Amino acid sequence: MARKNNNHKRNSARRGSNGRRDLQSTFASQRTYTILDYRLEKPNFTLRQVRIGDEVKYEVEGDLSAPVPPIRESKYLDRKQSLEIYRWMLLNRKMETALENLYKQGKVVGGVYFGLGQEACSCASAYALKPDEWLGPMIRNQGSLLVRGFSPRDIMMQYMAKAGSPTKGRDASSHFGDIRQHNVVAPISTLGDLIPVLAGVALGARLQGRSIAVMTYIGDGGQSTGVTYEGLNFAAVQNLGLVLFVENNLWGYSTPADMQFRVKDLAERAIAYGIPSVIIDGTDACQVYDAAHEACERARRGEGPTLIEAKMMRMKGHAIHDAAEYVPKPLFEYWRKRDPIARFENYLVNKKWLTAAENRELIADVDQQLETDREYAVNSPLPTPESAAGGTYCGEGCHEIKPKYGTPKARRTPRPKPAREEAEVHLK
Ligand SMILES: Cc1ncc(C[n+]2csc(CCOP(=O)(O)OP(=O)(O)O)c2C)c(N)n1
Ligand SMILES: [Mg+2]
Repeated sequence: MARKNNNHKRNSARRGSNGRRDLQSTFASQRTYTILDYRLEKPNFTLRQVRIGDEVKYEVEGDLSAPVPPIRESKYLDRKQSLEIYRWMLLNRKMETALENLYKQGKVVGGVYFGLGQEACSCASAYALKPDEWLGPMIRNQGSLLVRGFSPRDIMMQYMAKAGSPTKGRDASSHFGDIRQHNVVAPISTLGDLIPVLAGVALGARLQGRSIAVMTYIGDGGQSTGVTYEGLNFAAVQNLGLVLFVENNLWGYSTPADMQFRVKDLAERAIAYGIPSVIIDGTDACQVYDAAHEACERARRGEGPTLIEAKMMRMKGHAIHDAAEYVPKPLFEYWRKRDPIARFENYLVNKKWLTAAENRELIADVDQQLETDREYAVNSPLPTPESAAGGTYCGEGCHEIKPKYGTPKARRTPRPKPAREEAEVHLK
C-alpha cells in the first residue's frame, strides 16, 4: 500500500499542470556518467570533407596553434622503468626506419605497416602486462611485440619471409604470435576478431582459477565492427580481465575519424557496455602506462574489462604504398610537434633521469642491436621450395593429438552399398 502511494507521489511530481511530462523532472531523473580523462590537452578540431568538382579532399577546422603539452607525471613509473619504456620506443621507431629502407632495397616481401607516432601507445601499454599474461597486438603494434620479447631480428626476418622467421617464411608481415613462450596471440586481419579471442583467453585462465589481464587493440575504424561489440559485451557480462585499447589515430585507411562515428569520444562506447573507460593522450608514455596499469590491476582483481581510448595520429599512410596525400599538411605539423619519443626524452632529461651522455650511450646501443639484427636477417636464407607445404598439415608423428572425449566407437551398422558400380570402383 505504501509503495503504491509513493508511486502516486512520484508520478504527480513528474507531470505539469496540463498533465504533460515536466521536462525538468524528466532530465533530473536521467542518468549521467563520467569518463576519466588523463589528458593535459584536449585537441579541438574536426576534419571536413570538401568536394571540388570530382576531387575530394579534407580540411581541418579548429585551432592547431595550441602549445605542446608536457608529459604527465606518472603515478607508478620509476626511473628504471621509464628508461626501459623509452628504449623500447626508440627500438620500435628505428626498427621501422630500417624496415622502410629494406623495403626500398627490394628485400621486403609485401608491404610494411608503420606505428610512427604511436610508439608510446604500443610500448607503454604492453609494458604494463606481466610475463604470464597475454597480448593480442594489431599490425601497427610492433613495439608491443618487442616488449613481449620478440627481437627486431624476428620482425625483420618475418617481413623478408626468411626461413628462420617466426612463420618460417609463410607470411610476410607482423602476422605472428607465440602461444608457448611470449603469450602473444597473432594479429587477426579481420578487424575486431582479436577481442573475443582475448576474452576467451581470460575466460580460460579463470576456469583454471586465475584472474589475469589480457590486452588487445582496435582502431577508430575497426571499433565499428559487430565483433567488437560482441567480444566486449561478452567480456563485460562475464567480468573478464580484458584491457581494450581503442587506438584513435584519426584515420582508418583514408577515412577521417570524424566520418566514422558521431560520438565525441570513443570512450563513450564503454557506457553502453557498462564498463569503465578512460581517455588518454596516446603520445604520452606516462598516461598510456598509468591507464594500462590501472586497467590491468582491475583485471587481476577480477573486476572485469576496461576500455582505454588513446588519442594520437597515424603519422604515415595506411602502409608503405600509401603516401597519405589526403591528410591535410597542417595536421601532420600539429602532431609532429607532439612526437611521443622527443617529448618523453625531454621529460626524462628535465627530470634528471637521463643525462646527455647516458642518452647517447642508449641510442648507440639501440643502433648497434638493430645493425646486428639487420645483418643477420638480410644474410639468412629464404625457405627452400620443397619446404613450402611443410608445417601446413600435420605430418606423421608431428603432433600428438589426443582425443578429448575418447576415440569414435566402431560402426555397428554395415556401410550401405554404393549405388553405382563406378562409385564402388572409385572407393576402392
Ligand atoms: C572486418 C574488416 N573490415 C575491413 C578490413 C580492411 N581494413 C584493414 S585495415 C583497415 C583500416 C583500419 O583502420 P583503423 O581501425 O582505424 O586502424 P588503423 O589502420 O588506423 O590502425 C581496413 C578497413 C578488415 N581488415 N577487416
Ligand atoms: Mg585508425
